[in-house]
Amino acid sequence: MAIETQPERAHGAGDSGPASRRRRPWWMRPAIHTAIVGAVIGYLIGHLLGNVLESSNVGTEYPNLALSDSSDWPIVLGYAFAIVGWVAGLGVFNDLLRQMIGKPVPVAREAEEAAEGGIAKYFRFTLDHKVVGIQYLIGEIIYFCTAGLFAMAIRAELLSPTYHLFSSSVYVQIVGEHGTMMMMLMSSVILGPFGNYLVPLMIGSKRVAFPRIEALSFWLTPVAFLILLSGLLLGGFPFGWTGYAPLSIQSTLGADSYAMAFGLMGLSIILLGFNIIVTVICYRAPGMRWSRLPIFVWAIISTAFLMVLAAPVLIGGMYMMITDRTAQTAFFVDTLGGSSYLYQNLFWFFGHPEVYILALPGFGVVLEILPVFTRKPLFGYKVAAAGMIGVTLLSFFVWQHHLFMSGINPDMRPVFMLTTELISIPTGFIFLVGMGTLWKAKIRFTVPMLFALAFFFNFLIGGITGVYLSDVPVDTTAHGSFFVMAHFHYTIMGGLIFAFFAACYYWLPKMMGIRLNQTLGKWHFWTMFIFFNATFLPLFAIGMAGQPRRVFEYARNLETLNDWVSISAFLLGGSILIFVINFVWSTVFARVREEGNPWQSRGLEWQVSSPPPPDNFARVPVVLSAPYLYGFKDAPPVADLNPPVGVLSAAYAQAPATEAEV
Ligand code: HEM
Ligand SMILES: [Cu+2]
Repeated sequence: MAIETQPERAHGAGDSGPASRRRRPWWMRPAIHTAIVGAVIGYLIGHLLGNVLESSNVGTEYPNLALSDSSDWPIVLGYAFAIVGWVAGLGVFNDLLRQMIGKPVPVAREAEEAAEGGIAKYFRFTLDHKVVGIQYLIGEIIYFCTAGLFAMAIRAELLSPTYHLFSSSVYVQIVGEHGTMMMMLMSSVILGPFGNYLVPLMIGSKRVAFPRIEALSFWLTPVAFLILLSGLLLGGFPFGWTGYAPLSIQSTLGADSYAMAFGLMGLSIILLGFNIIVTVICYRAPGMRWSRLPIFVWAIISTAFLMVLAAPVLIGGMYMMITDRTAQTAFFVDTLGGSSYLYQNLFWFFGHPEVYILALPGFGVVLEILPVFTRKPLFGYKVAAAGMIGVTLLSFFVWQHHLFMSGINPDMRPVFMLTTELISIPTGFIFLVGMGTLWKAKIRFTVPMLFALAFFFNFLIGGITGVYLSDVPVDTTAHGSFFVMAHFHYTIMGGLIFAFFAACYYWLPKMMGIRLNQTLGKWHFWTMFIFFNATFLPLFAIGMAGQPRRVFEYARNLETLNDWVSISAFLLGGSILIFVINFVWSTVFARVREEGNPWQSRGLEWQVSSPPPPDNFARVPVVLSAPYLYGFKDAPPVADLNPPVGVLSAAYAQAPATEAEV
C-alpha cells in the first residue's frame, strides 16, 4: 500500500519551469522580512478597522460591555490581520493565486530546486521537510529559553516571602507568560523538529504528504510566540495558562493576546498533526507494515491524533472568549445566561489530551533510543504500541479530574477518578517496556542514553504523584498548591524536555551531519539532572506545607526551602545555557563531521548519509525486517535501499515475517 513518492513532473516539455524564472532582488523575495512587513501592515489595517467599528458604537447597546475594557476590537482585529499579513508576506498564498489566474504551479521539489539554497532557505517558507525540521528546532530552542527566563524571574521573586522584585500583578503576568508559552509552544517540541524531519526517513518516504501545510504549521509558531509576548505590553493576563472565566472576560487587553496566540497555536498543531497522520498512513515504503513501524513513529502518530482531535475544542473555547470580549456574546458570563463552568470543560477537554501531547512523544524518543544503546530488541514492542493507542483513547475521558474542585456533580467524581487511574495502565505498559528492555542489558552510557534513563527516573516520580492526585480526597487537599506544580513539572520538564535533549544528542548528527561535543553534553546532562531534581523535589514538600500556586507571597517558615529551590532553579537555567553554548559551538564553530551511523543503529533513517540527500532515498526502499533486531547474529538488513529493478515491490512486502520478528 505504498505510494511512489517521486514527485510527478507537472508540466510538459514546452514549459521551462520555474527554474528559469527571473530572479527578483533579495529584498523582494518572500521570506521572514517580507512577512514582518506584511504583519505590520496587517496590524495597522486591523487596528484601524477596529477603531472604526468601535467608534460606530457597535455593541454599546448590550449590557455586558462594561465587563471588559472597551478597546478590544482594534487589538483583536489587529492581531487577526497581522496573522494574515504575516502569512501573505511569506508567500503562502502565491501558488494559490498563481493557480487562480491559470499560471503553472511548481510541485514542491521543483520549487525547492528553483529557490535559493544556503542559509537563506531557513528564513523562508520552504517545502523541504528537512529544512522545516531544522527551522522548528531553532524556533523551539528560542521559545523554550524565553519561557525559561520567565521561570527564572518567578524564582527570583520567590527568594523572599514578601514583595521584593515584582508587584503581585506583575508576578501573575510572569507566571501566565511562562506557563502559557511553555504549554503552547512545547506541544510541538518533538513533533515539530524530529517528527517532521525524521518520520519520512523512518518510513522510507521521499517527502511528507502536504509540504505546504507542514511549512505553514511552523510559520504560525513565531507569530503565536510574538502575539503572546506582546501581551505584556497590553497589561498581561492574570489568569495563568488556563484562562478561566470570568477573570479572562474581565481582564485587560493582554487577555486578547492570550486567546489569539493560543488559538493560533491550536491551528498550528492541527496542521502539524494532520500532515503527519496522512504521511504515515499513505507514504510508508513497501514492506513497512504497521508491525514494523518504529516505536517513535507510533508515538508520533498517536500524538498527531490527539492534536487533531483536541485542538479544535481549544480553538472553539478561545474563539468564544474573544467574541465574549468583543462582540458581546456571553458564552462564559454566568450573569447573562452563559457559564464559566462551560469554559473549564472546553479548556480541559483540550487540556488533558494536551498533557499527553506533551508526554507521548517523549516516550517515543526514549523507547527508540533504548534498544540502540542496550543492543537488545525492544522488549514488548506490540505492548508499547498498544499502550500508546490506549493512552490516546483514554485521554478524552478524564478531563473532569481538573474540575474536582470546581463544582462537578459529586456523583461524577468516582467516575473520573476511575478513568484517570485507568490511564496509568497503558502508561504503565509503556514504562514497563522500557524497564524490560533495560533488564540485564549491557548499557552504553552515551549522552542520549543518559537523558533517556533520566526520563524514566523523573517520569516515575511525576507519574506516581499523578496517581495520588487523581484520588479525590488527595486532590481536594493538594489542589492549587505547589504539589500540583511539582507533579506536572516532573512529567513535562523531567519527561518531555529530557527526551527532547536525548533526541538532540541522538539525532543531530543525522540532521546536521555534525556531532555535538560529548564532554559538554555530559556536563549538560549531570547539571540538568541534579538541579532539576534539586529544584522540583522540595516543591512537593512546599506544596504539602500549603504554599499556593500563582501567589507571590508565602509563609515565612518556608523561606529556606524556597531559597534552596530558587538557587537550584538558577543552576538549572545554567545547565540549559551549557546546551545552548554546546549547540552553537558545535554547529557553527567546531563542526566535527559525522557522516555515517555513529550509534550503529538499525533505524532506516540511519541507513542513508548524514545529512540525507535531498530526496532522502535514491529509490524507494523496500523494508525487509523489524527495526529492533539487535543481538541477532543473522538478522536480515532492515531494508533494501536498492531493490532490483523489475521486481514488484509488492512481492517483497508479502514476504513472511523473519523468524526473529515473531
Ligand atoms: C527551567 C525550568 C522551569 C522552572 C524553574 C519552572 C518554574 C515554575 C514555577 C516556579 C512556577 C509556578 C509559579 C507559581 O505558581 O507561583 C511554574 C509554573 C508553570 N510552569 Fe514552569 N518551570 C520550568 C519549566 C517548565 C516547563 C518545561 C513547562 C512546560 C512545558 C512549564 C510549565 C509550567 C506551567 C504550565 C505552569 C503553571 C502556570 C500557571 O499556574 O498557570 N514549566 N513554573
Ligand atoms: Cu488531566
